[in-house]
Amino acid sequence: MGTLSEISKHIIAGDASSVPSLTQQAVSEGLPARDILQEGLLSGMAVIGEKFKSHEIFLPDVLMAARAMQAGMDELRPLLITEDVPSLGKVVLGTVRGDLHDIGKNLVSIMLKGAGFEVIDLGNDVSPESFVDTALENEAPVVAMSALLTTTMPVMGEVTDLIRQRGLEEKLKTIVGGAPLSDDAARQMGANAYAYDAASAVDRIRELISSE
Ligand code: B1M
Repeated sequence: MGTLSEISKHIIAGDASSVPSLTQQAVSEGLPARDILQEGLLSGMAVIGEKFKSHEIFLPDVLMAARAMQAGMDELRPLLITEDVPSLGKVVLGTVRGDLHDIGKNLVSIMLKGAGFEVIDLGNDVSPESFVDTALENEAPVVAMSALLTTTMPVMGEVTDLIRQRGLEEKLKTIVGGAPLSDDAARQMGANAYAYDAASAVDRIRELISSE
């Protein structure tokens, strides 16, 4: 079995102790960091999502897999983030209020930093006011929001409403992403952009900033 499928297997098993060394092994075999992420770590999490959905596994199993995933991402982070890139602009990032899912958001953060953006990461369970106030305080032109629950997705609409109520639509652009989102849902939330994954979030944010 190849190293990438080993990584995937250990993510599914929630084995946070062996995922870092397997990730390092894949790196020393010369595999590109993005392949390790996609075909090792993320493919393991995709299986976990399916098994959870079909009630084959339960919340503690998901939590363990999430820990294993984070441990692998910690190993890859330095490879995905190159230092000394001139700043392309500031982005305020967070998972919306009521939502604790932060793995995808962390991935967006890594990719943005890798591309040269300055990221102000507010973590998870972030209120609409906190997104908007932080962007204003830091003169950041973009608010980037993640949501993984259909029940928390509407908070994104609260953020865009707040931006409009305060007359900040020209100054502050929004981008949304996460499993329950789509182009249509993003439009309903009043967002300026939607990104399917972390890599395309970088492209969309570049477009948002250059269209200012
Ligand atoms: Co939860 N969970 N979870 N969970 N969990 C989901 C999301 C779910 C789909 C599982 C399922 O039923 N199949 C389901 C949601 C159903 C729904 O709303 N339709 C669900 C549920 C129900 C719940 C609880 C309510 C369970 C409960 O308590 N009964 C609970 C809610 C807690 C809360 O948030 N208040 C809960 C809890 C948890 C854990 C804490 C155990 C854990 C999270 C740990 C953590 O994040 N630190 C967890 C996990 C791990 C998952 C699954 C299995 C995996 C999510 C993940 O990290 N994927 C998930 C099933 C699934 O998604 N298939 C599930 C890997 C990650 C890289 O992908 O975050 O999608 P993702 O990010 C992607 C894209 O979406 C995108 O880029 C990334 C890829 O490059 N993206 C963006 C994300 N944010 C973006 C922002 C952007 C652009 C792109 O721009 C700003």
